[in-house]
Amino acid sequence: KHNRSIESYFESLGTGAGEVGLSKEDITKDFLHKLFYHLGRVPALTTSNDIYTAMALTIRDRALRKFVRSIEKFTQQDARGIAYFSAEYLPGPHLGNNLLNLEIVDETKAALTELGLDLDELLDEEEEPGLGNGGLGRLASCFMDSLATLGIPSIAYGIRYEFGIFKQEIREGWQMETTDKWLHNGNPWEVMRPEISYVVKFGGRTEHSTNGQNRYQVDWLPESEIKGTAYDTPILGYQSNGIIMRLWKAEAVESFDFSVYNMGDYYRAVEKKLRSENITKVLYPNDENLSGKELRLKQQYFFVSCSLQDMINLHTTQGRELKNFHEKFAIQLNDTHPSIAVAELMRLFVDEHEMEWDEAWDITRNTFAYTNHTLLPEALEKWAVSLLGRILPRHLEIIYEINSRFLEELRDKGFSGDQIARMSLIDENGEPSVRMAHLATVGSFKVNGVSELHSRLLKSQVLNDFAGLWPQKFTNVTNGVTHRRFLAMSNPGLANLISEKIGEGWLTDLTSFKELEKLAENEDFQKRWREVKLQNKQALTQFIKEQTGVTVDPEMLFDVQVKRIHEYKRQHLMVLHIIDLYLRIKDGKTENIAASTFIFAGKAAPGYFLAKLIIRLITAVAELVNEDEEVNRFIKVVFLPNFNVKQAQRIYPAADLSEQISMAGKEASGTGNMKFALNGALTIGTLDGANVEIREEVGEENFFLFGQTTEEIQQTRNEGYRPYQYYEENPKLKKVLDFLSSEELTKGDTELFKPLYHNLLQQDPYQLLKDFDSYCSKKEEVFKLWNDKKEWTKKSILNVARMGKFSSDRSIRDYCEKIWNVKPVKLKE
Ligand code: NBX
Repeated sequence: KHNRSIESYFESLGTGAGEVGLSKEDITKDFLHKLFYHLGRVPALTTSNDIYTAMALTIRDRALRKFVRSIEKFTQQDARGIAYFSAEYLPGPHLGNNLLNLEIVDETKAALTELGLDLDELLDEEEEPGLGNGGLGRLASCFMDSLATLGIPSIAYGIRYEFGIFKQEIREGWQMETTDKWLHNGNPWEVMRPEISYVVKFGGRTEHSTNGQNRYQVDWLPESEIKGTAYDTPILGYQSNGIIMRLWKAEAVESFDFSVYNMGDYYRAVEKKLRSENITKVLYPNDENLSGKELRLKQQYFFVSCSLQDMINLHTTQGRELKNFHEKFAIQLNDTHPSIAVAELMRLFVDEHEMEWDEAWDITRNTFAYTNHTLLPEALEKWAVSLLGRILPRHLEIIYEINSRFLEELRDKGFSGDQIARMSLIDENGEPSVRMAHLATVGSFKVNGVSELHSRLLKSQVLNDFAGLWPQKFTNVTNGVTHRRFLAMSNPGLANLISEKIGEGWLTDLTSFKELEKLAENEDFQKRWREVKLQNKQALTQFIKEQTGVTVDPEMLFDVQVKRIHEYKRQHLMVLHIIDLYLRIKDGKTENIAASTFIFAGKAAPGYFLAKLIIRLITAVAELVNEDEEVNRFIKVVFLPNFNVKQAQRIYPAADLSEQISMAGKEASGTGNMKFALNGALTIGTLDGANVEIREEVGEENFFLFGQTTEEIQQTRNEGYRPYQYYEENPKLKKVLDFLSSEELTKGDTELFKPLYHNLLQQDPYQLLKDFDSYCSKKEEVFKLWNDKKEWTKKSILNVARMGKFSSDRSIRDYCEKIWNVKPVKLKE
């Protein structure tokens, strides 16, 4: 209950009095105030982290104000809200982005300059929340930016991991992992909400009975309970709204009796508390075999249960009935990681809110929508029935019930026994397990892939039977990226040049870049375009020097592949080509080679041996090439350690060539591909994921295409692919592959790369050898075009001009239209 003076304070905010101002003077005043009263610092003892924190708090006030305002408007409009459920987010540094969205970059810079401080140094101070693995987590954050900008009432639910994705160091050429202590200096962006907390149960057993009113009732008697507390971070949109990212932290429930004055019990209670907090301790790296990981299942259930209880609470405290739940909320499941939500919402409705099964199921199926991000069979989530039943006994019963009704429906429709076994939520081959993609599909009203190609393959492969049953359920929403963070903020040189020519409307409408097409051949514009790129390359050159000690020449072609390290992404295909160049240079055949710096970055999952060996291969080639005077005039190789959002923002603006060379059919979409092209890099790529659509948009003459199509790969496989044959029949390829075990490369440890060598010669599951020639000849074309500066620049401009489709604003509009059935409400003040 708040009193009248609080109310009148809020009213005064409405009239403008007492608002946190946006002028330089307001920022200076608040900044000093935070430094003094919030941090208790005198100037002589102020650290750089204090300065950063004081400014972050100053800006957070302004962000929260936007958020509160947005909530008021959303509430008035009574609009349908979107809850985005994602186990991962990669927001990147907040400060710079919030300044951009509040349009106070210049004011803040000026305020700091007057105080003898430097904004860039402050921006550098921020440690980013690494609460995700890669593309999937970053996509979630791009979507938050666009949801806020477009004015969609929404909330992003997730997990507040104490340790995010591991930090990568390179020691003696190998990846080493250390813990990511992103909270060690505190986190000024979040607001802890001790009053927003929910209890989550685990383990134990269920009791079935018929209660007084003759209602069949199930009680879950858990073995343990854990409390989830909300931590809110405001996420701003450009010139408009703010939404909240609500992350849950696990704690012991108060009922643990700390007051018992028995030493033994006291310490056991403390131990229990520590064990409870484990649930949100650490983010699991992907690609590892997660299926046996009990803690991972607990994490998923924990955040999903807190979030659903929170939504039900929001819904009912506004006086609404649960039967309208789906009218007021849509929940987007970011992959299957939160898909236990389907069973949890059923449990909350049926067991806790005494709703009948059929009605509950109806509401549930009209609430969820599911986004799939992978077709790789090893990446499809499955939980052993034994494990799920032990941790979530009631949910297993509910899943069985959903399944038996679903299979009954299939039998009624005349599906064959084979088909029914394939579609069942339970996989009976080997150890019985729950197929989470099937649970998500059955429990959702829409299922989407993340690019045209991927959505097509999803329907024809992984969820083929379901697409036959419910064709209307399946749709596509091609991914997008926020061009505000990945161009306006991280490439101010290019952003300013563009705004000078076409104005600033592009910040909220990327399709207006079309107007740049007419400048593509303008010599003066081309010159300035190249100057900006060169400046960005100079800045990256300096960064590379600091991080790796390697000196590179910014005049060289910067050829870049940055993303998670995985065999299907084929970083090693790029390496094979670099080895070919090395051998040619050593042979004196340097004609037709454009001087190039090859830049790699990306993390390998700690348990993924071959991915780590690929990193070792890159660093071995880098060492060999960079130290050889004869060679390093033509090529250099760099591996930048610890790729993250902050580093990515330095890399994209400086790239000339973007490597998107996965085996066709394996990369669901890719989003790095969009960020590179948006910053004027040309792409060398396969017909995979969103590459297909990027090429369609920019024009085939402005894209370096190589490699087999999805269909050709299938055909190659059907014909009995024998990689060894390519090794034998192609002398160039043989030389390159044999070089993997040379003394020269391995410094005497000739066994080092044998596992990769054998993998390629014996299985080559991603058909590198088959695509090798096609890739190399495309590289020749790249080199040739690089020497024609005007043509290259023209293509670079055209790539940027035609990126309109790949803004996440467009993706979110698609979700609104095709899936959520909501309309954006722009709240420009
Ligand atoms: O999602 C990625 C896909 O590989 C990309 O093609 C796509 O562009 C992107 C966004 O749609 N998937 C991805 O990043 N997956 C994970 O990070 C992941 C995390 C945890 C896990 C499995 C996969 N257990």
